[in-house]
Amino acid sequence: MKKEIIEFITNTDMPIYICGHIKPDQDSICSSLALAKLLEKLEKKAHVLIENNDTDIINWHDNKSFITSMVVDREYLFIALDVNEKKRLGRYEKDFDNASFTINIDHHQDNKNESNFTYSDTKMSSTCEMIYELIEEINIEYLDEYIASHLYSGILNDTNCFSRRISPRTFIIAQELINKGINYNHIIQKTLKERTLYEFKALAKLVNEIEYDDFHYVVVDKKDPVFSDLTHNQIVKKIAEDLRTIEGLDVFVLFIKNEDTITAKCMSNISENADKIATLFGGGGHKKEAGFTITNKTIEDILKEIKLYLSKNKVGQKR
Ligand SMILES: [Mn+2]
Repeated sequence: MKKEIIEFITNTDMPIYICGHIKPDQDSICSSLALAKLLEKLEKKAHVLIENNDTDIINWHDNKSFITSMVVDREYLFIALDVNEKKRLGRYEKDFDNASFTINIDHHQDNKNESNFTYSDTKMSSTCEMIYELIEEINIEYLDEYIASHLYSGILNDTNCFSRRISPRTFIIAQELINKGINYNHIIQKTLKERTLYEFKALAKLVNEIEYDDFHYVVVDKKDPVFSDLTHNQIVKKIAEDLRTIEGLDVFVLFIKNEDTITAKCMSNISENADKIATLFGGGGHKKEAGFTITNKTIEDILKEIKLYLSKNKVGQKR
């Protein structure tokens, strides 16, 4: 499918809209921006659809020329990145439906294959790694410092600094990216390491509030001023990733309560069933981290269902 996608994008005259998932992370945003830059080099008109100020997490280049908040063309190619189903596009799902042609590039489990062309590979560390593979196939000369910095950030994010979902190939790609003269130290600092004082305060509160009942969980109540100003990305990527490093912790669910909606990040360090747990509530993701959003259940209901699932599947761990 990689070949067909390359052939289609190199031959199309249509404007191209690239879109990642709702509540985007660095892999979603960086793969989109890197692909847009590649398409620009191929003399295509490429736009990246991003809803709000989520791009603040990527601020080591000027990305203004690519970013837009809405589709303005009637005929266009829509490329969905880092999503395994179109509903993960959020408000841009209708633009996917209205597109003349759709392409999906993704590395999550259970891709729903809703596009005309789908390049799905769950063995890939990140969608950024898949964009690298595309560039290599087209012409590696297109890889520049801009594209390399973005791909490096996405790979760092999804592998949590080369600690999971990696393959020997991931390191070879990382080497090629570093060879482009990227400021990798700054990118690591910005993508993964840096914490604001507010993030530390939220982390401190949650460390004290982690509960154990066959598995570990913690509840973030967005009404609480400690959490109210934090973005989704700060909570699920930074704080949750810090908490899951507690020794011996396996299944760990971080709930975010926001009015009637409960969003959860499911993590599974050992038994690798995070996507199975998220699927119980209509979500999905990867084996070690997944998520869901639900409006018609209480946290108590959800806890019961997860406990039941774990006892049936004989996983979970000692405290
Ligand atoms: Mn990803």
